[in-house]
Amino acid sequence: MHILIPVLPLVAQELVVSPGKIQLTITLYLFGIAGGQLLYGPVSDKSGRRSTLLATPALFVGAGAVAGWATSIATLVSVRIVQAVGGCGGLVLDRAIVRDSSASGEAASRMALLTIVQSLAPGIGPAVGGLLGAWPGRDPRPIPEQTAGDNYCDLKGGNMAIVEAEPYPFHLDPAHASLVIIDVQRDFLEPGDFGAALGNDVSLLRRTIVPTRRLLQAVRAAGLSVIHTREGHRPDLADLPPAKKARGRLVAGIGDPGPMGRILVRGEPGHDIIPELYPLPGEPVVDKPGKGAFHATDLDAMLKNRGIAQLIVSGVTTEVCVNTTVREANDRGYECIVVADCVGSYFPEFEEMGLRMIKAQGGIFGWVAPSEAVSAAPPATRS
Ligand code: TIU
Repeated sequence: MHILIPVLPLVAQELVVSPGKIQLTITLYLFGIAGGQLLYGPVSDKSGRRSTLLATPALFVGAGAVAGWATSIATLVSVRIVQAVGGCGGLVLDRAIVRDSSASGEAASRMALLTIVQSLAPGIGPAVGGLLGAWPGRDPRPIPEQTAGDNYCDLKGGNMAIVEAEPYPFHLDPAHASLVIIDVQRDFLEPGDFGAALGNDVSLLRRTIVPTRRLLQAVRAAGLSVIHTREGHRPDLADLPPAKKARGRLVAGIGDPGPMGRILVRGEPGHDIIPELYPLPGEPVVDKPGKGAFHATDLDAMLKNRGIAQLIVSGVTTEVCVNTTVREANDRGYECIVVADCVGSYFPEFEEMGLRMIKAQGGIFGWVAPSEAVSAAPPATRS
């Protein structure tokens, strides 16, 4: 348990969860230890102390190995509980063996010795964890930008790159391409906020955060332009069409008080971009009142002023703001490549169909590719 303590912030960052949530890997581990202790008495009475004691390290080590490769907080916490149950076998059974095998006068001192030995591991654990956390090259899941070797264009130097995409390879021109991240706002993605209050499962959107962070990191490192958008309205709601306000007959709709301020109103905490994908200074943020990012915004002018002709599109939701924006862009002559694992929908079937609509009919609205294909595309030519 204690080896993990120094690296909890790193794990939280990697799994893109809050500092509070990552503490569950400690709290629920302790619950696992507490609950597990009740198991071992009856089990070892039946199967024998020694054989039960020998089986528990396998559970501990096996669960530990799975924990090391967990890609979600739910998996990590679950396997940590299993690990705790394995780990507490030693705590209970060692004492049971001491009690069973000691003469009445010496049980207490042998028990004390056992406690001293067993407290060594939690004592040393944090120091070992700290060392491992600082180990160079520790990241088990490096972003493509770090792994791209000499054979890859890695988008740097303005090389044309060929992205393996559907319906056919996309010729990416990094000097004239921009990553556009659509509406990754707290109102849509945070648990307990507007999107969730509408009955949606926000985890379907949140699964895009890690790949989008990696893509963003690769794109920033390569010097491509990055543009962010936010859906929302003026505080006086003068730009909110009554038809949009009325839609859904919601108890708490746009402009009304929500868990993170007034819903989809500019300047409110919920309207802002999630911290994990927050814009860097200098990256434009387009505030849009509609679903499409071109409607009633200066996005088109901004792209033209920068000589951008290709959009790498990510964000939420696939079938609403992403699709609308891609259609608008298409009619304005931009080439769009939509990053499949970096767009999300509350509805899996719309996610699938939203992507299929883009790439159907020979790419009627554009291309679709996974983020790794975009960020590590091999060069079109090598001179
Ligand atoms: N950004 C965006 O997609 N706005 C929405 O309202 N999406 C829904 O899916 N509701």
